[in-house]
Amino acid sequence: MSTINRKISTLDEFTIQQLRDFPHATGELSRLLRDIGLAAKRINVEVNKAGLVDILGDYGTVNVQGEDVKKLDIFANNQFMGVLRHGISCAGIGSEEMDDFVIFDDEISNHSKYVVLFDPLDGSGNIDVNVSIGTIFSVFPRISPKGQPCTREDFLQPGKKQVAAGYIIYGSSTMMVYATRRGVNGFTLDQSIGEFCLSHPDIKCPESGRIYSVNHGNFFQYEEGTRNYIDTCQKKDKTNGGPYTQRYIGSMVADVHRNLIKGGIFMYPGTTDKPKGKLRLLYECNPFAFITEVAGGKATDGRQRILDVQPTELHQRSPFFVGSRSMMEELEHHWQAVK
Ligand code: AHM
Ligand code: MG
Repeated sequence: MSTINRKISTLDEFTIQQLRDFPHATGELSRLLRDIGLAAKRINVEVNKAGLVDILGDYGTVNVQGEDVKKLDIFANNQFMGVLRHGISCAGIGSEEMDDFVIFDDEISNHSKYVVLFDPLDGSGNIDVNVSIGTIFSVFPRISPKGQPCTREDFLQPGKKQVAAGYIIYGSSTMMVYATRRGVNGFTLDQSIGEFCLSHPDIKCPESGRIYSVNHGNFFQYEEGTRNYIDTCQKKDKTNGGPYTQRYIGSMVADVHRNLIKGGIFMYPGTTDKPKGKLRLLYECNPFAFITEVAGGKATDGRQRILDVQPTELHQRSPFFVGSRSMMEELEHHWQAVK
């Protein structure tokens, strides 16, 4: 890639620069990412106000997963849906907050190339206690013919068909990180100019790390191989440099982001009560699997590579294991050992 002749490039400049490297590209993906960046900035403003205004509390409804919906979830959902509906790159969306996918059935949207799946505000149970939360998104090229409304099949593609995926983390600073097949890049919001600026170019997930992230409260409900691996993480062991450090915020975007930068493994296994775990394949596992694989790491559901799973329903859940390559291999070794 030719370099940008400036010290800092904004998200818009970066996506345009990438376009210039591909003269035949239509620019639809770049526009889509810029639309997402705009929604992120609007959500960021509201998230930062959350402690000040009466925006907290249950909205009084229960989402399709049977969980209470907070007001900010709805705000974030509407922002995302709004920018994508009014943009020119997206034919329809699926959201963790909505029962069914939404087809933008109008002339421009029917000619658009992509569908987008997103979790508008992940970890929203943490809003009340001022812990980082995030937005996660996943972009697929539609398989239905252009010129017509998109269809259910467009949304139920295996994760390996994603062309881009990313997340926004509303933390001590606000960041947008996105991956295309060309790489993973992170942008930090410069509040003074209201722009995402490239701060983490070409992110690579360290080959190994010393952090493991899992809900220990469920330990006795995990399968044997996973329990054995967690035991190993806590032991002093010359071969793996243990004991590892346990870090679990309970806000997946923050947990996976930290591990992606520092090296580590994040696990949300199935439990005896919930064999498929908690996380959703389409809104949480697929995008993070794509980002992590592009960055050099691995992601599986314990049986197969996440990106190979053929989804059957929009809201299906999946066990999820993601992180640094050698830590994932060590985990797989423990699964093999008890087969
Ligand atoms: P949500 O989509 O309802 O916010 O739930 C997803 C979140 C993840 O961010 C996090 O990793 C997980 O739930 C934590 O769950 P648990 O409290 O069961 O460990
Ligand atoms: Mg979520």
